[in-house]
Amino acid sequence: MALPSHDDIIDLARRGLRGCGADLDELLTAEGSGTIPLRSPITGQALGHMRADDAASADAKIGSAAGAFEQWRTVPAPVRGRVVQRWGELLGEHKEDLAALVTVEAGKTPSEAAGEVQEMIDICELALGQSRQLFGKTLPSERPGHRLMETWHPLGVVGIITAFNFPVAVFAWNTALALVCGDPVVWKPSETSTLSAVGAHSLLRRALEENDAPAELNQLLVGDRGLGERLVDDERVALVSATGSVRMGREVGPRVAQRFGRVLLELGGNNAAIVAPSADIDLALRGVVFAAAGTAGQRCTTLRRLIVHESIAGDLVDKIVAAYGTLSIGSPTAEGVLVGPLIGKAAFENMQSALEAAKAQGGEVLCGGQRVLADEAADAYYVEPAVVRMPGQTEIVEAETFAPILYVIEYSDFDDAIALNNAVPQGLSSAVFTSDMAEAERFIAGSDTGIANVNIGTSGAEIGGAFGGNKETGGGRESGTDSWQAYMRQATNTVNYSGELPLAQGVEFL
Ligand code: UN1
Repeated sequence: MALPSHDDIIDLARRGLRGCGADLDELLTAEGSGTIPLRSPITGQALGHMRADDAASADAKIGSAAGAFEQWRTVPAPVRGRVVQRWGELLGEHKEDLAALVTVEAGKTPSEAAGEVQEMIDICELALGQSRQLFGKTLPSERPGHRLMETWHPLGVVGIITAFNFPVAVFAWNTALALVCGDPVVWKPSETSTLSAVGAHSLLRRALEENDAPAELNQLLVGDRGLGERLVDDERVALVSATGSVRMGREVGPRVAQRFGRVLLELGGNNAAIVAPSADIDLALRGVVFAAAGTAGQRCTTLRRLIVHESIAGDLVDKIVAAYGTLSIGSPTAEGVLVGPLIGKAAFENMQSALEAAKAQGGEVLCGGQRVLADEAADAYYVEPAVVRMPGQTEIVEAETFAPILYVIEYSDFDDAIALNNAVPQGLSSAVFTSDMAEAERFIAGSDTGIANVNIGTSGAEIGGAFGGNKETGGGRESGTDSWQAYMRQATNTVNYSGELPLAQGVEFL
């Protein structure tokens, strides 16, 4: 299958950006110190270079966000909600434009890229409703003539660090709620997602302008990880919401804690699905293939471990391997392609070394793993998704490899299957396929992940359900019914209208 030309990709990027209100030719600059390359994994080639932020501009942007906070915190929350309402409308109008940028930079198929923009629209809707529901509780005081209540107040600047694989949705999850909660945002996207970031940022800027809200509420830092480190260490950043690897989270968490800032971490997943003998096998098959091979295995919710009952393992695995054989791999811009490229060379190398390790640990590669289209584009990394039968949950199975490798492990006892599900350091998503209600409930009660599904795969969570995981996944939750609380500070207020001064716990003094 032919890959698009370099000019085709540039043209797609140019049109996408223009639709979002930005101009590619204005962004491009000659390569030099202080620039970063723009690149598409579809061809592996650089699309050009763009000026990056430096320490001084990052400092100034954080400062102007902090300045805008003083005004924004005083705007009533339902009025703040109008900005995200408008942003959601603009995202709807320019869905294809922004999705095109996601395709160019993340290599997602148009359907998956549009789905990502839809997640942004969905969180805008949730945040709009939330803008009228930032409620605290009132509770009975133990003292006569007193009222006890909880109130919620804007927190301050929110620093957002996002990864290459959901280059715009995760920004929106944080930003839509942060804005209604009264907080400005400073966003450091992955270096590989600069154009998508400019597109999403431009549409938000327009929504702010149209609502006479300060443009300074929305700041974009373009450049390398050093800028993310500035967000992490800056005292003016009240919350650092970071999505990425466990290694990144291990650095971010303690550094923010050191200055008593707040963190929200969305780190790695190593998600399993248990397929029980009573499962609807065709449904399980579709659920497994989308979750394991979709997005070329580059979601944090990607299915990486299949824990299948020994009585059906042979049949199910044969069907999975056959289904993998029908997946069309190639440029996401081509009709019918379901599996696009890996983000880059390092991802490919990690996949190859994981497959080598799996073999050394007793695994048998049933299909996939090979690179394809290398002749057409030496710097683009397309791979056939792999299925590997493992003798057990060996060391490599316990690691998250951000590539399409599905390890298959058999079980005989359901409790053992749940124990295997839990016996990894990560705790993001899990699923069970079963028609046995008791098994489904045992799984929900027993799985230690933040997301635990029944009869659907591990990926593709919808807005409204709290998204995030436990253990090494970092503990953060986004987009859920109470996620807004992460972006606000809570106060307890005791109001005395008794004219006396009774002390709590009956304490006597003076
Ligand atoms: C991620 O991979 O970083 O549940 C987020 C899903 C998507 C979000 C994934 N809604 O797969």
